[in-house]
Amino acid sequence: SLQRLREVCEVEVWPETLPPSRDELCRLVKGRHGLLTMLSDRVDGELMDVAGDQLCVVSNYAVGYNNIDVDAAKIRGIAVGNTPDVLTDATADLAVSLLFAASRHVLTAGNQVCDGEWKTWEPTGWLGVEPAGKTLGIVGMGRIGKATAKRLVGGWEMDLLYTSRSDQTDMEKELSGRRVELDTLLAESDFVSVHVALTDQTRNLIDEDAISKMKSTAVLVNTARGEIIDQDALVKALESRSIFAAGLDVTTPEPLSADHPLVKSPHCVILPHIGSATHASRNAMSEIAVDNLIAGLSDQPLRCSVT
Ligand code: 8YV
Repeated sequence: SLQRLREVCEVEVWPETLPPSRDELCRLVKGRHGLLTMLSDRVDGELMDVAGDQLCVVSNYAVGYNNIDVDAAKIRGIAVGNTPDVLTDATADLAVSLLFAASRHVLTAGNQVCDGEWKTWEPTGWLGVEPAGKTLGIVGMGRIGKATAKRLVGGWEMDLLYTSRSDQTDMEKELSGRRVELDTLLAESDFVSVHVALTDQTRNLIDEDAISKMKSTAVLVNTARGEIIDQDALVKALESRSIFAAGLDVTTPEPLSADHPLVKSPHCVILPHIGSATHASRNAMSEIAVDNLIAGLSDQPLRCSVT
């Protein structure tokens, strides 16, 4: 994909491993016409002004774009693109994997083997919970929420509750889901999977009060954004066993330090934000991100625009 970009413009690639600091980012964006950004790059009005009036497109290498001030871009006539659809299946697969891993102690039990602590077979060791026939709560029935629901309702015959901003009548028929208020979903679900975009309205949506409504046997999964869950409240809930377990692909901050109580918790599975990390998804994301950049640089409508 970079090759395609090099055919139409000069390309400068910034360090891949460490996200640039704010100061570095400000220095790097100066005079650029287009930016290909990652979630770790905060692109606000100030950064757009530092870049200069020539900046015409910001192409985010992600479906989510909470790192970009889209209103500030609109005011400045800067197009903003994202990479939807192509990572839906990969992210839904990971949500399901986390749900099972957290339900069955997959990482902690496996680590016991690695640590040479596997001594014997214990009838009451590592007891988990089973999703089959239980109630699944999908918080945010967008593309990824729906793909996750399809897998679990179809494969494990789960009953479906969901929250959604809009009516999803076709989906209700297809998956026999019931649209409910968040409080009902939390109180009645055995497994809760979070799929809302991060906005001012969804930041800390799953706070202490929300977690307190969940069943003590419930499993909470988050493949959306760390900031949607109040992490301190989650730590408390896991410590007091007021919920059974959590599976997280996203945290606040990212990376989360190794001594964070969630990392230490035997009831929490944490992955380093790998929802879209398959060859197919990342290749397709790259293609869209480059298409968006090329279109924006030539003042054409983006393949996937959020402005
Ligand atoms: C990341 C994601 O973009 O698309 C999103 O919104 O959260 C992920 O796909 C990906 O990990 C690259 O940073």
